[in-house]
Amino acid sequence: MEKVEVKVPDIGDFKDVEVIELLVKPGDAIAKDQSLITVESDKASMEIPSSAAGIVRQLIVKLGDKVSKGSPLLFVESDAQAAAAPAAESPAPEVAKASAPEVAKTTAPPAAKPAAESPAPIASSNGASASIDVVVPDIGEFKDVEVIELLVKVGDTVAKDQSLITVESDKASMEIPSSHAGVLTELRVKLGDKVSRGMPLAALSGASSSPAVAQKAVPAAAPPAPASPPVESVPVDSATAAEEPTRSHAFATEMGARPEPLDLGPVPGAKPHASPSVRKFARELGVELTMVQGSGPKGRITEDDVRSHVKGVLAGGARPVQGGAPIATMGLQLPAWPQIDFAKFGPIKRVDMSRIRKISGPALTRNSVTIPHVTNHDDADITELEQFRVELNKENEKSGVKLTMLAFLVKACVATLKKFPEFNASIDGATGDAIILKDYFHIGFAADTPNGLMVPVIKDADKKGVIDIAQETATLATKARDGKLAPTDMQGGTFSISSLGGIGGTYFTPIINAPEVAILGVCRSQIRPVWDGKQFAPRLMLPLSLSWDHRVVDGAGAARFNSFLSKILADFRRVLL
Ligand code: CAO
Repeated sequence: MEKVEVKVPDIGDFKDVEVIELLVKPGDAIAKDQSLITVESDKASMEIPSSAAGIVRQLIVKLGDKVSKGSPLLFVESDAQAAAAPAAESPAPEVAKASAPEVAKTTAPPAAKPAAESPAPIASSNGASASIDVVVPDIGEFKDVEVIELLVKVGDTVAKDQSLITVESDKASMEIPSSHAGVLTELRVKLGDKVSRGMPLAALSGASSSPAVAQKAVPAAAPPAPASPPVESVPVDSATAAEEPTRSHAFATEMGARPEPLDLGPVPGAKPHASPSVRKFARELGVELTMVQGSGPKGRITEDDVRSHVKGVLAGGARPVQGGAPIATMGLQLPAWPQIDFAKFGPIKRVDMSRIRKISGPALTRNSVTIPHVTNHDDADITELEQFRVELNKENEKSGVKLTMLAFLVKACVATLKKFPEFNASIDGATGDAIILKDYFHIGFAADTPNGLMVPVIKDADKKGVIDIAQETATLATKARDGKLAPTDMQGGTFSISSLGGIGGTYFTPIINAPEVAILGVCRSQIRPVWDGKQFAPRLMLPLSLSWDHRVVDGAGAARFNSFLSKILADFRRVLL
C-alpha cells in the first residue's frame, strides 16, 4: 500500500482561493479525476479533481482554508495497481507541467492577470471610437462550454473586465469578462451556444484605442480547472495500484447525487447551479443557495432568484408562487442552530447523512413548517380482516404471494378517498388559490431503507386487486431497499400511507408528503377489550393516525374519513359499495 499526499496542482495565478466545499471524507474510496474540493474566486468556482485513486485516509484542508498551487489537500492510500495506472498512462507531475501554463492563463482573476498573457482581441480600428471584436480568450482545455447566462445587452456601456457572459461545464462555472471598455453593439453568442477559445463574443464601439489595451486581451475570468486537471501526488510510502474508474463514471456518480429523481425543490446539501457572481451575491446577503429555487435553464439560480428569496423571507407568507418560485419561509425569526463541540462532553463519531436523507430532510422540514398539519387518531377493528388475511395466506402459501395488511389498507384508502375526494387532492401550486381534485388514485407508501425513507407509489390502485397490490408493494419495497427505485416509481402520488405496523408503536403524527394533502399513519394492531354493548370482547384493533392539511380539509371531514375507513377495515365487503 502506498500513501500519497495529494496537492493542489499548478493553477497559475489562482492563489489563496477559498475552499467552499469538501467533496470527500476519510474512508471514502475515490477514483482518479473524482472531484475532491470546490474552490471559489470572485469570478469562478471550480472543482479540483484527484489524480490518484484509493481510499482517503486524512483530509488536510478544511472549509474556509485558502489554497494555492502545492497546498496539500489529503492523503490517499492506494494499492499497487492504482499507483501504477497513472504512472503508466499519464504521470500526474508531467500532466501538471503541461497544463500549468494554460491553467495559469485561464484561472487568474482578471485584475491580477498580466494582460500580455492573454490572446489579443481582434481590433478593427485603433481610433478613439474603435470597434473592437471581443473574442473568447484562452481558456485552456475548456472547450465547447455552454453559455448559460448573458450578462449584458446591446446598447450597454461595458467597462473593461466587466463580465459579459457566464459559461458552465460539469466541473465549473465562470464569467467571461470584456477585454475592453465600450458600448456593446453586438452580442455574438446566445444562450445555449457552445464556445471555445477564439470564438467571437461581442463587438464594442467607442472602445479605448490604447495599444496596451487593444493589443492585450484580458484573460478569461478564472475559468475552471481543465477537463482533467492534474493534482500533484506525492508518494509517501511505496508504489500502489487500483483500478481507475473512467471519468464518465465519476460524472455519473455526481449526477446520481443530484436531487432530480424526487423532485423536491430546493435542497440544502445538494449542489446549487449558480454562477460565481451569484454565489458571491448570495453569500454577501447570507443566503443559503441550496434553499433558493432557480428559475434559469436547468434550474440555475439567478441574481433575481436570490433577491426574490430574500424578499420572500422578509415578507413572510408560505403560499407557493407561480412558476415554481421558492416558498417563502414565513419570515420565521429563529435563533441560529446550536454549534456545539460535542467531543468536549464525550466520545463521538461523525457519520455523513446519506443522499436520501439530504434530499428528504429538507423536504420534510418544508412540509412540516409550511403545511398546517392536524392529526386525527382512530382505531379500526380488523379482527375479521386479519383472520381473512391469514386464511388467504394459508390458501396461497404455495404461490409465494403474501397478502399484507398494507395491501388491504391501500385498497381501503382508495375506497375512502373516492368517498372523500378532498383528501385525494393538491393545492394548485401555480396560484395557491385552487384545489386540484384528482380522479386517479396513486397511493404512496413509506418504505424504510438502510439509507432513509423512500416513498414508492402504487399507480392506479383503484384498478388493482389486493393480491396485485401486495405483489407490487413487495417489489417496490425491495427496489427501495436495494436503492433501485426509478424516479417514476416515486412520482405522481395522490395520498400516502406510512405503516409502522410491522415494527410497533401505538400512534404517531406522520408528515404530509407535499403536494399531497393527507397521509395515513398506521401502527401495530393489538388485541384490546372492546365493549360490544353487553360485554368486553377481545378485538384486534388497528391504530390509525391521519395527518391532513387544514388549508384543504377540516377536522370534521378528517373524523368522517377515519370513521369511514375504519368501517371498511372492520367489514371489507364495504369496499365493493
Ligand atoms: N399490526 C400488526 N402486525 C403488522 C402490521 C400491523 N399494523 N403490519 C404488518 N404487520 C406484521 C405483518 O403481518 C408481518 O408479520 P409476519 O411476518 O408474521 O407475517 C410483519 O409485521 C412484517 O410486515 P412487513 O413490514 O413485512 O409488511 P408490510 O407490508 O406491513 O410493510 C413496508 C411493508 C414497506 C411498509 C414496511 O416494510 C416498512 O418499510 N415500514 C416502515 C415505514 C416507515 O418507516 N414509516 C415511517 C415513516 S415516518 O418516518
